[in-house]
Amino acid sequence: MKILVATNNQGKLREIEQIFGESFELLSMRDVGLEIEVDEIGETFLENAFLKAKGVFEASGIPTLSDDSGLCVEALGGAPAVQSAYFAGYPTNNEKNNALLLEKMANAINRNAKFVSTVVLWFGENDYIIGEGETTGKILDKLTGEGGFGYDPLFYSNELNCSFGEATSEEKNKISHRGRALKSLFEKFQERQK
Ligand code: ITT
Repeated sequence: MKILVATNNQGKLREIEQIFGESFELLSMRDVGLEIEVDEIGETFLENAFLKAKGVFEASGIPTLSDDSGLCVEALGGAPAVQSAYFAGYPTNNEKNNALLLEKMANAINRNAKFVSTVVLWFGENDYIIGEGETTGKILDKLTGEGGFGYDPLFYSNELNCSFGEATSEEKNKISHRGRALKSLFEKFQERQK
């Protein structure tokens, strides 16, 4: 089955391909010549995941998978959450986001955080599947590791005992918010096919 991945984030696209590449024939926005920036005006990960999946499906007519995700930091009252991509302002800049996070966390004693992902596979109105996943960790006080993308070098995974920047993509995908959200979505997809 062909599925269009509704993301402009190359880090996400790579992970989704690693996790789902054998189960589906995945197409990127570039593959189908689509250049769309959906306005992410939702207040929750789910609202934004719906906006992206629906918006890109309407432009393409192809079953569409979206991911809305982010980092929630306890000491920051759960921020940046749905604003994770634009924490340090527009346009998205990972270095500036990480620098701002380090600055805001400079004196924080509670460093607990989690990554959250909500994925939606949209086949049409009233015909969609949702998957959700989380993974917990701590915000480091310096960039650690070169792998992954976004906040990965500042996220020490409680389960891997290293930063996501130091983990291999296989290690990360196995326990990550996105890996878990996609796994739960895939189980529901298999039910739907029965
Ligand atoms: P699309 O909307 O085009 O998919 P985006 O990057 O704008 O791309 P989001 O609105 O869902 O996507 O923002 C997610 C942000 O949260 C992302 O830009 C990173 O800063 C952060 N993030 C999410 N998952 C992450 C991960 O696995 N590792 C590191 N940072 C992550």
